Amino acid sequence: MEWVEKWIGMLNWVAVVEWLNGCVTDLSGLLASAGVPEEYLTLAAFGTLYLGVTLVVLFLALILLKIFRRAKKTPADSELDQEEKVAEEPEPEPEPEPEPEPVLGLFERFKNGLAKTQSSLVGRVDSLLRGRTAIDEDLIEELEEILITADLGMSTTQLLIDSLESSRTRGELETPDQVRQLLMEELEKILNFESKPLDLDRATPFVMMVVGVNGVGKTTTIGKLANQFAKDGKKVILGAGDTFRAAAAEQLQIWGDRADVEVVSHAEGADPSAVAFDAAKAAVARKADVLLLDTAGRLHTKVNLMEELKKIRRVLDREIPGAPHEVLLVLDATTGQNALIQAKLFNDAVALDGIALTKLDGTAKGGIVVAIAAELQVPVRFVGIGEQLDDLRPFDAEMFVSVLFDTK
Ligand SMILES: Nc1nc2c(ncn2[C@@H]2O[C@H](COP(=O)(O)OP(=O)(O)O)[C@@H](O)[C@H]2O)c(=O)[nH]1
Ligand SMILES: [Mg+2]
Repeated sequence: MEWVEKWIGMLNWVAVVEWLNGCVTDLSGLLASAGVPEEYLTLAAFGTLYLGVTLVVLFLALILLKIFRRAKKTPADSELDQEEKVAEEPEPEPEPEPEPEPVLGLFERFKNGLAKTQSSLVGRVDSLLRGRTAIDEDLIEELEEILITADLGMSTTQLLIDSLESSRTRGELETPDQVRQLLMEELEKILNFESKPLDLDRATPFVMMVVGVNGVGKTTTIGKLANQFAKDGKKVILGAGDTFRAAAAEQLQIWGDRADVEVVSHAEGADPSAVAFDAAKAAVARKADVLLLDTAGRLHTKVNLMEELKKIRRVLDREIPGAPHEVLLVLDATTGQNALIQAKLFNDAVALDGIALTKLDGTAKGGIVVAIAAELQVPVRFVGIGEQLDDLRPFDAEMFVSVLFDTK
């Protein structure tokens, strides 16, 4: 203990106490400015000093402990440690380059648009077939239910089921894959019936009269078509034949401006045949390649509407012999079987040449395409798979079926 006494004796106590006193005075000043009451200043200063010293000592002890432990480790240990560390903290992956927005091909765009229909039709067929080893009558019956509820319609479903049954009795339907394959082939056959393709060069001006009930997408479809035809270098004129609603002509005008094409329109409530007449005259005078005529679609006055459409037909034919060259019915796919009823109605009244089926993107009822083709024998020319300008696509039966069955 002698060295302790010697060490204490060596310390300059006066200097230490003076330094401590200085610290306490400084701290008191700080604490006073922080709002500590006068009578507690000394106590608070000592307390703070004590706390500070304790923290510093603890910190030093921690550092010493670390140094001590590292010194005890063998070099092999530290190598191991390194490896462990490497295993624990994998090299941070380099930030992946942000993928450029994929330019979706036609197939993918179609696939996205038909996703709901795919799961309601092929998705359910696949789950039914999964794990089956034999194709029996029960399975065919369940298939029938799926086809009907996917909006293929009674008669189309019957057609498909008959074909499946006869293959089965011939012994050609033994595996799930064969069922899938046969369904694909039959659907394609139904959709690919003989029909005249849409040929705009058949006449100049080529007059397309667009019909359909309110809200199905007539005006939008005309806008999209105008844009596509104009892009293909055709001179396009639009006729605002829906004079029943003021907004209809304005809406067509907006599409016309977008596609940079002329729009012929009259005031609200004007005779739609008069618009048809003027539009036809303008198309001839301006040497247009294509005239797209919008029409009204109020269905609550069904008889009047059909009579009105017939009159427009007559007026067009008088002005441009052979016109309209195409009566295009626009149908909203989300209405399912209702669309089929509308198609029959319009077909009886104005003899349809083609169909544009819109809003396929928002529905599981895309099977209606098949029902329309099978029951009406009117070709589906275009399908709408979204609200964008290029979301109206020429319908291609082969692609439609392969997209539906592409479940990878
Ligand atoms: N999702 C989707 N919406 C569509 C499509 N075609 C039209 N629409 C929308 O359907 C609504 C009615 O369209 P509109 O052209 O005014 O119908 P019209 O009364 O027959 O002229 C609008 O909001 C359109 O944006 C399509 O293919 N997909
Ligand atoms: Mg409209």
